[in-house]
Amino acid sequence: MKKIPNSPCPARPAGTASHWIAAACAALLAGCGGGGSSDGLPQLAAATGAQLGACADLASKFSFANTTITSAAPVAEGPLPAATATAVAGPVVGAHCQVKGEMFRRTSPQDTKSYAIGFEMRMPNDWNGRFFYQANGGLDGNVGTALGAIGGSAPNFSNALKMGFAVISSNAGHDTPGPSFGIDAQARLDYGYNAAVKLTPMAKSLISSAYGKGPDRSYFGGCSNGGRHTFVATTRLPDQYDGFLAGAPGYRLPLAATANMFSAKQLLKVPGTTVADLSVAFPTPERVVVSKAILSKCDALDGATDGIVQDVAACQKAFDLNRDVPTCSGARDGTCLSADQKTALAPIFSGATDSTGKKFYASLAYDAGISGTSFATWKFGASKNLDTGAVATVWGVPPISQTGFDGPTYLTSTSVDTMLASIAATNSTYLESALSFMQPVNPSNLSTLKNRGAKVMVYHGVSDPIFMHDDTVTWYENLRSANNGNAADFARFYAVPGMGHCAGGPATDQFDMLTPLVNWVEKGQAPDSVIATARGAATTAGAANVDVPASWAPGRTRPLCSYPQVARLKAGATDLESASSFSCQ
Ligand SMILES: [Ca+2]
Repeated sequence: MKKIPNSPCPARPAGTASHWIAAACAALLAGCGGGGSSDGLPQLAAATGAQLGACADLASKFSFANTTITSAAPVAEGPLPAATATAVAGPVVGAHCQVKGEMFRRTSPQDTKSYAIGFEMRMPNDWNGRFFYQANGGLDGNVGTALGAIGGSAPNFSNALKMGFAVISSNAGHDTPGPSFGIDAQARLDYGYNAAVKLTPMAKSLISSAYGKGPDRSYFGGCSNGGRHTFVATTRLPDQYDGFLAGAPGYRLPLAATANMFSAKQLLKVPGTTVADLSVAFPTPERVVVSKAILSKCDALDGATDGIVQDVAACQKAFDLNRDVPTCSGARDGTCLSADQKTALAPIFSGATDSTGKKFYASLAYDAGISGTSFATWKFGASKNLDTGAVATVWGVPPISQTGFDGPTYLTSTSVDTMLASIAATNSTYLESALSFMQPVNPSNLSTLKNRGAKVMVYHGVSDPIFMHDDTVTWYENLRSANNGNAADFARFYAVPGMGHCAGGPATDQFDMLTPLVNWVEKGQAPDSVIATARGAATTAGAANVDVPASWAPGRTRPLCSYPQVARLKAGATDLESASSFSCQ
């Protein structure tokens, strides 16, 4: 396997508040194997940069069908303004042009509200010749700052804009947060896939107006629902983008949300648990007990007892919840699980089922990150406050109005079978089901992008409690099967052990996946592994990760390995804090 180089990062500059600069610098592509012409796929040419022409006059100069530019203004180099009066300043970016606008303004025939696909584009003065479509998370509904996340979540981590990309962000077709837009049939489709379809040619044309040429290479990326958008784009826009970077792809999002409500119903079976406080069923001390039991069985399987389970597949065979976690002999005391808990929790791990016992979503992997904050956020909160409204109003047919809607009541009073039927239904107003408009057309058939030389990189936290890592494994296995057993010449998947949903968990959760993706697309350097860095104590708001054990050195690094390879301790290596002690095998 490829050697992982030590970080060549310079010492941290004086006065910088965090170690994210070092993290960004350390996130290097390790090894440059394969790719290019050796696999018979076309090699795309590298992008060449250009300088921004005028900025402010784009508002009057640029013209595109069904598009209104509302402002165009230069932004000076420096930190972006804080989002709120109490928030910390935004990340430092280079000088660029910020263009705001909207497409397809219209009035809904269903709810009579006004809708449009709102967007902003940020185009750097010193442009690298590339376009990045920033796919946003959750239910969309606001135009997030067009920075282009690349795999690191800390505030000062690098981003596509800083790297010189022209970046677009959109509200995906509705400008209100929450699920109420689901009443409008077109807004559903725009959120599902159509905003990206409509924005892409406009964005490329705007880039042409700004720089005198269109983008040489185009990239599409995001995490969570943004990862879903990216998977959808691999099947609906395979000729429009050259690189796809999908994090925690909720590519079966309506099913995942229903599965999370299945999980909540299981938690409610634990005596004493109410919908008002689902955490009673599986609070932090008992999740720590399970996490420690998993580590006891699985940590050393990769050669290093370091708090990280790298060999995920072996762990699923080695660990048994019933056998390996102590069963309380008396009352629950935080050192054991009751028999009721084990019975209730088992189906959450093995995968959600309908009333006939048929599994409709993936299993939750046994992994150390179950003790992390991500589990509580998604299992105890989102299952009653977010998934409920999404299934009922955005995906269900007919939709349930948000007027007077109560998530916890919907959760407890609606069967999983009813939910599953509603997300598969259509009628004369809602012509596409959620299973159609939310999901990629056929994620195992990526032949169009493959055959033109485009590439796909996917990462997923093994302890993601809402979109299962195991679902992404299934996707990748299906992709391999559809490509004679090997998809690695155009698509690669990187598990992030311990990581929760997009970030957090006892994990090395900061990494730059965009640089290796560009090097793969434009130079043929296949990314066998990507170096990831852990967050630790930090003074910048949002820069710390409370789930990282105190025993880890700040800035611990690990290689994230291209599936199915696993990071294993090298023979004789002793430094458990450095990626250089590990190799992908
Ligand atoms: Ca280990």
